[in-house]
Amino acid sequence: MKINYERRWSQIQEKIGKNDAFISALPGNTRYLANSESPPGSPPGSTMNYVVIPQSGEPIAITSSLEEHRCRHESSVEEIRCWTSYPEIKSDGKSALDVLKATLSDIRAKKVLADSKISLGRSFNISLDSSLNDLRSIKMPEEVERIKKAVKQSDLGQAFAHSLVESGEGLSEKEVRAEIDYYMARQGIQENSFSTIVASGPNAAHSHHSNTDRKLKVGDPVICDFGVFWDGYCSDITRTYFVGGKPSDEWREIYQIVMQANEKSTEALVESSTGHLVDKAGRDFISKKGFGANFVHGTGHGFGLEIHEYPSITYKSKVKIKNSMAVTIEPGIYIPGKGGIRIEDDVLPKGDKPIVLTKAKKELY
Ligand SMILES: [Mn+2]
Repeated sequence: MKINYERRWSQIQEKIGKNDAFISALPGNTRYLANSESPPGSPPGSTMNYVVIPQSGEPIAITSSLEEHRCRHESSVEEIRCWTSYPEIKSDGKSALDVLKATLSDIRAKKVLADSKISLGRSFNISLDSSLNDLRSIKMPEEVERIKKAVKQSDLGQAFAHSLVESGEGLSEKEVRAEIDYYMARQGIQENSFSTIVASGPNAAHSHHSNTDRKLKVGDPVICDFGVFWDGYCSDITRTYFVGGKPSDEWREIYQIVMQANEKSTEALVESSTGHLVDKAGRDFISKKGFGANFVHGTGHGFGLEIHEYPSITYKSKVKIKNSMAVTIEPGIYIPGKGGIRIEDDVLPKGDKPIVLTKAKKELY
Protein backbone atom coordinates (compact mmCIF):
# COMPACT_ATOMS: atom_id res chain seq x y z
CA MET A 1 0.00 0.00 0.00
CA LYS A 2 1.47 3.35 -1.04
CA ILE A 3 1.80 6.12 1.51
CA ASN A 4 -0.77 8.84 0.90
CA TYR A 5 1.30 12.00 1.33
CA GLU A 6 -1.39 14.17 -0.29
CA ARG A 7 -3.71 13.34 2.60
CA ARG A 8 -1.00 14.32 5.12
CA TRP A 9 -0.43 17.65 3.35
CA SER A 10 -4.14 18.46 3.10
CA GLN A 11 -4.69 17.58 6.77
CA ILE A 12 -1.99 20.14 7.62
CA GLN A 13 -3.56 22.66 5.26
CA GLU A 14 -6.82 22.30 7.20
CA LYS A 15 -4.92 23.25 10.36
CA ILE A 16 -3.24 26.27 8.78
CA GLY A 17 -6.46 28.31 9.00
CA LYS A 18 -5.77 32.03 8.63
CA ASN A 19 -2.00 31.49 8.57
CA ASP A 20 -0.02 31.44 5.33
CA ALA A 21 2.09 28.30 5.77
CA PHE A 22 3.23 25.52 8.04
CA ILE A 23 6.96 24.81 8.53
CA SER A 24 8.15 21.45 9.76
CA ALA A 25 11.73 21.16 11.00
CA LEU A 26 11.69 18.19 13.41
CA PRO A 27 13.19 15.10 11.76
CA GLY A 28 10.21 12.80 12.46
CA ASN A 29 7.88 15.43 11.00
CA THR A 30 9.90 16.10 7.86
CA ARG A 31 9.97 12.33 7.26
CA TYR A 32 6.20 12.20 7.77
CA LEU A 33 5.64 14.91 5.16
CA ALA A 34 8.36 14.19 2.64
CA ASN A 35 9.95 10.78 3.02
CA SER A 36 8.61 8.10 5.34
CA GLU A 37 10.31 5.11 3.80
CA SER A 38 13.85 5.80 4.90
CA PRO A 39 14.71 5.44 8.58
CA PRO A 40 16.20 8.30 10.57
CA GLY A 41 19.97 8.43 10.37
CA SER A 42 19.99 7.61 6.68
CA PRO A 43 19.41 10.27 4.04
CA PRO A 44 17.29 11.94 2.90
CA GLY A 45 15.00 11.61 5.91
CA SER A 46 17.65 12.79 8.29
CA THR A 47 18.91 15.55 6.07
CA MET A 48 15.71 17.27 4.99
CA ASN A 49 16.01 20.58 6.88
CA TYR A 50 12.52 21.95 6.34
CA VAL A 51 9.27 21.07 4.67
CA VAL A 52 7.03 24.07 3.96
CA ILE A 53 3.31 23.45 3.41
CA PRO A 54 1.70 26.59 1.97
CA GLN A 55 -1.93 27.47 2.71
CA SER A 56 -2.71 26.31 -0.79
CA GLY A 57 -0.53 24.72 -3.42
CA GLU A 58 2.28 22.21 -3.34
CA PRO A 59 4.80 21.64 -0.54
CA ILE A 60 8.44 22.70 -0.82
CA ALA A 61 11.31 20.81 0.81
CA ILE A 62 14.70 22.26 1.70
CA THR A 63 17.86 20.18 1.90
CA SER A 64 21.63 20.41 1.58
CA SER A 65 23.09 20.16 -1.94
CA LEU A 66 24.89 17.07 -0.66
CA GLU A 67 21.53 15.28 -0.59
CA GLU A 68 19.91 17.01 -3.55
CA HIS A 69 19.93 14.13 -6.02
CA ARG A 70 18.86 11.53 -3.52
CA CYS A 71 16.03 13.78 -2.34
CA ARG A 72 14.84 14.40 -5.89
CA HIS A 73 14.81 10.66 -6.41
CA GLU A 74 13.26 9.52 -3.14
CA SER A 75 11.14 12.32 -1.71
CA SER A 76 7.39 12.62 -2.19
CA VAL A 77 7.85 16.38 -2.47
CA GLU A 78 8.39 17.51 -6.04
CA GLU A 79 9.87 20.93 -5.39
CA ILE A 80 13.23 20.65 -3.66
CA ARG A 81 15.36 23.70 -2.88
CA CYS A 82 19.01 23.33 -1.90
CA TRP A 83 21.60 25.18 0.07
CA THR A 84 25.38 24.99 0.11
CA SER A 85 28.24 27.13 1.32
CA TYR A 86 30.40 26.21 -1.69
CA PRO A 87 30.24 28.98 -4.33
CA GLU A 88 30.88 26.59 -7.25
CA ILE A 89 27.80 24.50 -6.52
CA LYS A 90 24.52 25.83 -7.88
CA SER A 91 22.05 26.37 -5.04
CA ASP A 92 19.20 28.49 -3.71
CA GLY A 93 21.15 29.92 -0.78
CA LYS A 94 24.12 29.60 1.57
CA SER A 95 22.22 28.05 4.50
CA ALA A 96 19.00 26.16 5.15
CA LEU A 97 17.61 29.15 7.02
CA ASP A 98 18.42 31.54 4.14
CA VAL A 99 16.59 29.26 1.72
CA LEU A 100 13.65 28.96 4.11
CA LYS A 101 13.27 32.73 4.40
CA ALA A 102 13.52 33.19 0.63
CA THR A 103 10.94 30.44 0.12
CA LEU A 104 8.50 32.06 2.56
CA SER A 105 8.93 35.39 0.76
CA ASP A 106 8.34 33.71 -2.62
CA ILE A 107 5.02 32.27 -1.48
CA ARG A 108 4.17 35.58 0.25
CA ALA A 109 3.94 33.94 3.67
CA LYS A 110 4.12 36.30 6.66
CA LYS A 111 2.08 34.53 9.33
CA VAL A 112 3.36 31.01 9.75
CA LEU A 113 2.97 27.98 12.01
CA ALA A 114 5.97 25.82 12.89
CA ASP A 115 6.55 22.57 14.76
CA SER A 116 9.55 24.04 16.63
CA LYS A 117 11.34 27.30 17.33
CA ILE A 118 12.93 28.83 14.22
CA SER A 119 14.65 32.24 14.27
CA LEU A 120 13.04 33.83 11.23
CA GLY A 121 13.59 37.44 12.22
CA ARG A 122 11.11 40.29 12.38
CA SER A 123 9.65 40.00 8.89
CA PHE A 124 7.70 36.89 9.87
CA ASN A 125 5.12 36.18 12.54
CA ILE A 126 5.68 32.62 13.76
CA SER A 127 3.59 30.51 16.19
CA LEU A 128 4.31 27.03 17.52
CA ASP A 129 1.87 24.30 16.54
CA SER A 130 1.88 20.63 17.56
CA SER A 131 -0.85 19.36 15.19
CA LEU A 132 1.58 16.92 13.61
CA ASN A 133 1.88 15.04 16.90
CA ASP A 134 -1.84 14.31 16.85
CA LEU A 135 -1.91 13.43 13.16
CA ARG A 136 1.07 11.12 13.46
CA SER A 137 -0.29 9.35 16.54
CA ILE A 138 -3.20 7.82 14.59
CA LYS A 139 -1.80 5.24 12.23
CA MET A 140 -3.35 4.89 8.77
CA PRO A 141 -3.67 1.41 7.16
CA GLU A 142 -0.51 1.90 5.07
CA GLU A 143 1.40 2.73 8.26
CA VAL A 144 -0.04 -0.23 10.19
CA GLU A 145 1.05 -2.47 7.32
CA ARG A 146 4.66 -1.26 7.70
CA ILE A 147 4.58 -1.44 11.51
CA LYS A 148 3.38 -5.05 11.30
CA LYS A 149 6.37 -5.92 9.11
CA ALA A 150 8.73 -4.30 11.62
CA VAL A 151 7.03 -6.14 14.49
CA LYS A 152 7.30 -9.46 12.66
CA GLN A 153 11.07 -9.02 12.36
CA SER A 154 11.52 -8.21 16.04
CA ASP A 155 9.30 -11.20 16.93
CA LEU A 156 11.72 -13.39 14.96
CA GLY A 157 14.61 -11.67 16.76
CA GLN A 158 13.00 -12.52 20.12
CA ALA A 159 12.53 -16.18 19.19
CA PHE A 160 16.25 -16.23 18.39
CA ALA A 161 17.13 -14.35 21.62
CA HIS A 162 14.98 -16.74 23.65
CA SER A 163 16.93 -19.86 22.72
CA LEU A 164 20.27 -18.04 22.77
CA VAL A 165 19.76 -16.70 26.32
CA GLU A 166 18.41 -19.95 27.75
CA SER A 167 21.47 -21.85 26.52
CA GLY A 168 23.79 -18.85 26.82
CA GLU A 169 25.61 -19.51 30.11
CA GLY A 170 29.05 -17.87 29.86
CA LEU A 171 28.20 -15.53 26.97
CA SER A 172 28.59 -11.84 27.74
CA GLU A 173 25.77 -9.32 27.34
CA LYS A 174 27.71 -7.76 24.46
CA GLU A 175 28.10 -11.13 22.74
CA VAL A 176 24.37 -11.83 23.04
CA ARG A 177 23.62 -8.35 21.68
CA ALA A 178 25.96 -8.92 18.72
CA GLU A 179 24.31 -12.25 17.86
CA ILE A 180 20.78 -10.78 18.03
CA ASP A 181 21.77 -7.79 15.89
CA TYR A 182 23.54 -9.97 13.34
CA TYR A 183 20.52 -12.27 13.11
CA MET A 184 18.15 -9.36 12.49
CA ALA A 185 20.50 -7.70 10.02
CA ARG A 186 20.58 -10.96 8.02
CA GLN A 187 16.76 -10.91 7.99
CA GLY A 188 17.05 -7.71 5.97
CA ILE A 189 15.94 -5.01 8.41
CA GLN A 190 16.80 -1.40 7.52
CA GLU A 191 18.42 -0.85 10.91
CA ASN A 192 17.76 -1.22 14.62
CA SER A 193 15.23 1.24 16.00
CA PHE A 194 17.59 1.82 18.98
CA SER A 195 20.65 0.08 20.45
CA THR A 196 19.69 -3.43 21.49
CA ILE A 197 19.55 -3.83 25.27
CA VAL A 198 20.68 -7.07 26.90
CA ALA A 199 20.58 -6.68 30.69
CA SER A 200 21.46 -9.74 32.76
CA GLY A 201 21.26 -10.60 36.45
CA PRO A 202 21.70 -7.53 38.67
CA ASN A 203 22.07 -5.38 35.53
CA ALA A 204 18.44 -6.15 34.72
CA ALA A 205 17.53 -3.92 37.67
CA HIS A 206 18.39 -0.91 35.51
CA SER A 207 15.44 -0.13 33.27
CA HIS A 208 17.74 1.24 30.55
CA HIS A 209 20.97 -0.66 30.72
CA SER A 210 24.09 -0.33 28.55
CA ASN A 211 25.45 -3.74 27.67
CA THR A 212 28.56 -4.88 29.50
CA ASP A 213 31.05 -7.74 29.48
CA ARG A 214 29.15 -9.44 32.33
CA LYS A 215 28.77 -13.13 31.57
CA LEU A 216 25.37 -14.81 31.81
CA LYS A 217 24.91 -17.11 34.83
CA VAL A 218 22.34 -19.87 35.28
CA GLY A 219 19.20 -18.46 36.87
CA ASP A 220 19.78 -14.87 35.72
CA PRO A 221 16.79 -12.97 34.42
CA VAL A 222 17.87 -11.36 31.12
CA ILE A 223 15.92 -8.42 29.74
CA CYS A 224 16.12 -8.28 25.93
CA ASP A 225 14.74 -5.01 24.56
CA PHE A 226 15.09 -4.12 20.88
CA GLY A 227 13.31 -3.14 17.72
CA VAL A 228 13.82 -2.63 14.02
CA PHE A 229 12.99 -0.26 11.18
CA TRP A 230 11.19 -1.71 8.19
CA ASP A 231 10.11 0.58 5.32
CA GLY A 232 10.70 3.55 7.63
CA TYR A 233 8.52 2.36 10.52
CA CYS A 234 9.67 0.81 13.75
CA SER A 235 8.88 -1.80 16.36
CA ASP A 236 9.87 -2.04 20.03
CA ILE A 237 9.63 -5.24 22.02
CA THR A 238 10.93 -6.51 25.36
CA ARG A 239 10.98 -10.03 26.71
CA THR A 240 12.70 -11.38 29.81
CA TYR A 241 14.28 -14.85 29.64
CA PHE A 242 16.10 -16.97 32.21
CA VAL A 243 19.54 -18.48 31.65
CA GLY A 244 19.12 -22.25 31.87
CA GLY A 245 15.37 -21.87 31.36
CA LYS A 246 14.34 -22.34 35.00
CA PRO A 247 13.47 -19.21 36.99
CA SER A 248 13.54 -19.32 40.79
CA ASP A 249 10.15 -19.29 42.56
CA GLU A 250 10.72 -15.65 43.47
CA TRP A 251 11.39 -14.58 39.87
CA ARG A 252 8.53 -16.75 38.65
CA GLU A 253 6.15 -14.89 40.95
CA ILE A 254 7.44 -11.46 39.91
CA TYR A 255 7.27 -12.51 36.25
CA GLN A 256 3.58 -13.43 36.59
CA ILE A 257 2.83 -10.08 38.26
CA VAL A 258 4.45 -8.16 35.37
CA MET A 259 2.58 -10.37 32.86
CA GLN A 260 -0.75 -9.60 34.51
CA ALA A 261 0.06 -5.88 34.73
CA ASN A 262 0.85 -5.98 31.00
CA GLU A 263 -2.55 -7.64 30.37
CA LYS A 264 -4.42 -5.15 32.57
CA SER A 265 -2.92 -2.09 30.88
CA THR A 266 -3.52 -3.67 27.46
CA GLU A 267 -7.19 -4.29 28.33
CA ALA A 268 -7.50 -0.65 29.43
CA LEU A 269 -6.23 0.57 26.05
CA VAL A 270 -9.69 1.26 24.65
CA GLU A 271 -11.26 4.21 22.92
CA SER A 272 -12.27 6.98 25.34
CA SER A 273 -9.84 5.73 28.02
CA THR A 274 -6.87 7.95 28.88
CA GLY A 275 -3.11 7.46 29.11
CA HIS A 276 -3.45 7.86 32.87
CA LEU A 277 -6.03 5.07 33.15
CA VAL A 278 -3.95 2.72 30.99
CA ASP A 279 -0.91 3.34 33.23
CA LYS A 280 -2.99 3.06 36.40
CA ALA A 281 -4.50 -0.31 35.40
CA GLY A 282 -1.13 -2.07 35.47
CA ARG A 283 0.42 0.13 38.17
CA ASP A 284 -2.37 -0.45 40.70
CA PHE A 285 -2.02 -4.19 40.24
CA ILE A 286 1.77 -4.07 40.76
CA SER A 287 1.27 -1.86 43.85
CA LYS A 288 -1.33 -4.23 45.29
CA LYS A 289 1.25 -7.02 45.02
CA GLY A 290 3.74 -4.89 46.97
CA PHE A 291 6.04 -3.76 44.14
CA GLY A 292 4.73 -0.22 43.54
CA ALA A 293 8.12 1.32 44.35
CA ASN A 294 9.83 -1.04 41.88
CA PHE A 295 7.90 0.06 38.77
CA VAL A 296 10.07 3.07 38.05
CA HIS A 297 8.95 4.22 34.58
CA GLY A 298 5.83 4.99 32.59
CA THR A 299 3.78 2.20 31.04
CA GLY A 300 4.42 3.03 27.41
CA HIS A 301 4.85 5.43 24.51
CA GLY A 302 3.71 6.02 20.97
CA PHE A 303 5.93 4.64 18.19
CA GLY A 304 5.91 4.73 14.41
CA LEU A 305 8.31 6.84 12.37
CA GLU A 306 10.29 7.28 15.59
CA ILE A 307 10.86 4.89 18.45
CA HIS A 308 9.43 7.38 20.95
CA GLU A 309 6.68 9.61 19.71
CA TYR A 310 3.46 11.15 20.95
CA PRO A 311 1.63 10.13 23.13
CA SER A 312 3.32 8.98 26.31
CA ILE A 313 1.36 6.56 28.47
CA THR A 314 2.26 7.61 32.00
CA TYR A 315 0.54 8.28 35.29
CA LYS A 316 0.39 12.00 34.40
CA SER A 317 -0.77 11.48 30.81
CA LYS A 318 -4.04 13.20 29.96
CA VAL A 319 -4.16 11.95 26.38
CA LYS A 320 -7.45 10.39 25.21
CA ILE A 321 -6.92 6.98 23.65
CA LYS A 322 -8.13 6.80 20.05
CA ASN A 323 -8.41 3.95 17.60
CA SER A 324 -5.18 3.12 15.76
CA MET A 325 -3.03 5.10 18.20
CA ALA A 326 -0.06 2.71 18.22
CA VAL A 327 1.62 2.51 21.64
CA THR A 328 3.82 0.20 23.66
CA ILE A 329 2.67 -1.41 26.90
CA GLU A 330 5.77 -2.21 28.97
CA PRO A 331 5.40 -2.57 32.72
CA GLY A 332 8.41 -3.74 34.70
CA ILE A 333 9.55 -4.60 38.22
CA TYR A 334 13.16 -3.85 39.16
CA ILE A 335 14.85 -5.11 42.34
CA PRO A 336 18.09 -3.18 42.98
CA GLY A 337 21.12 -5.46 43.24
CA LYS A 338 19.15 -8.49 42.05
CA GLY A 339 17.54 -7.99 38.67
CA GLY A 340 14.32 -7.15 36.94
CA ILE A 341 11.52 -8.19 34.64
CA ARG A 342 9.98 -6.18 31.81
CA ILE A 343 7.44 -7.37 29.25
CA GLU A 344 6.70 -5.02 26.37
CA ASP A 345 4.19 -5.34 23.56
CA ASP A 346 3.26 -3.10 20.63
CA VAL A 347 -0.50 -2.53 20.74
CA LEU A 348 -3.08 -0.94 18.46
CA PRO A 349 -6.33 0.25 20.11
CA LYS A 350 -9.45 -0.83 18.23
CA GLY A 351 -12.83 -0.09 19.84
CA ASP A 352 -12.98 -2.12 23.04
CA LYS A 353 -10.65 -4.85 21.75
CA PRO A 354 -7.03 -3.70 21.46
CA ILE A 355 -4.89 -5.61 18.96
CA VAL A 356 -1.58 -6.91 20.35
CA LEU A 357 0.77 -6.79 17.36
CA THR A 358 3.76 -8.48 19.00
CA LYS A 359 3.45 -12.26 18.90
CA ALA A 360 6.77 -13.40 20.44
CA LYS A 361 6.17 -15.92 23.19
CA LYS A 362 5.91 -14.46 26.68
CA GLU A 363 4.28 -17.22 28.73
CA LEU A 364 6.61 -18.85 31.26
CA TYR A 365 7.20 -22.50 30.34
MN1 LIG B 1 9.65 0.90 24.58
